[in-house]
Amino acid sequence: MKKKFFSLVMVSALFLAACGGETTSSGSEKAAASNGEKQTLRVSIGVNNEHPEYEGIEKFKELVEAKTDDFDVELYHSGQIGDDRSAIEMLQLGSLDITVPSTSPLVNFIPEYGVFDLPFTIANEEVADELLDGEFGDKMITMLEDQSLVGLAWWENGFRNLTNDVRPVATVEDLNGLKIRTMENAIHLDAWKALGANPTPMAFTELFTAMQQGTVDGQENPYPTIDLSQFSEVQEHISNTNHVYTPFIFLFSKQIWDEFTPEQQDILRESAVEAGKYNRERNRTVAKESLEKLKESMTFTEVTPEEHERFQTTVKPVIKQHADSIGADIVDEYLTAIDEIVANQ
Ligand code: TK8
Repeated sequence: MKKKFFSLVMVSALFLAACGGETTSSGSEKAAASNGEKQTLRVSIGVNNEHPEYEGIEKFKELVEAKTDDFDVELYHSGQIGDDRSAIEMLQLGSLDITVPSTSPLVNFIPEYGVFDLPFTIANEEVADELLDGEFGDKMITMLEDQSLVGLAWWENGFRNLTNDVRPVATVEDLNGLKIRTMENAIHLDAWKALGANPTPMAFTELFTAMQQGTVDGQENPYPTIDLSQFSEVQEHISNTNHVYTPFIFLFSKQIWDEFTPEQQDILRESAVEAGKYNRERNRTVAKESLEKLKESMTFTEVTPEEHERFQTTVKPVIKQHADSIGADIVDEYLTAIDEIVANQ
């Protein structure tokens, strides 16, 4: 059991949250952008400023400010302005310009986004890139407009792996009764229930404290997040479950976006796409580095290919169970698109 102590990271995150400042931006301010006045764009993410996602929004800021004098991009990390779900709601209200959440909280607004939470469906990064950068990804982006959101680019959170502070997890049976935090997403909840765990949905901003206080035994996230959020301070065990690939998606408030000129929109979109390529590259490099660091600071347990098969078989009914709530047609399109990509690999 890891010694539980209050981490400096949490103190600074809470301090920053306190001075996150006002979050309003008036329509007239935004309209200023189209008549030449400098416009402030605020970008909010949930992970901290060591994460490859923060490197991505730094790259976005650099690219936009190099291409035009119309915008001043301000970066906020560690959920200072809000967690994924509240940041999405602020974009819908026009009180925040940009956020880059995991796709999973989006199911609360657009059920079809649940396809990305279907366990063990995306096998590797090449499949993810081809799926998201192709027709299927474009189709998913069009669904955002009805929710007052504009999707500009697919970024990468990555393959999710399990940590916990109770026992090594090598088999499905080892999960029995573990209190696992999940994102606010019914498919994740049902998948961990099917595996015998006891899942709890929770915003990412509350996770470190919940693990520190023992409210939850464990969580699941990509290696960069586990490493750079200092989860090894409050978690003993880590397993290469690789159970879901989660995209990050670069979202703009539609209310604000619609007030910009086509030229401004082109600059913002191009910068989000280019910064996304950089984010993916950095995320893959950092994931390898983070895994090596985590093998030093935590007890790593290998999930064998045979056991991965058992994990997949155990959660298969969840895909059927949620096909209707997500939408049978989009689930079929998703799985068919992946099959075609894999067949041509
Ligand atoms: C960060 C979140 C997070 C996600 C989660 O904004 O909630 O576990 O994986 O990293 O999107």
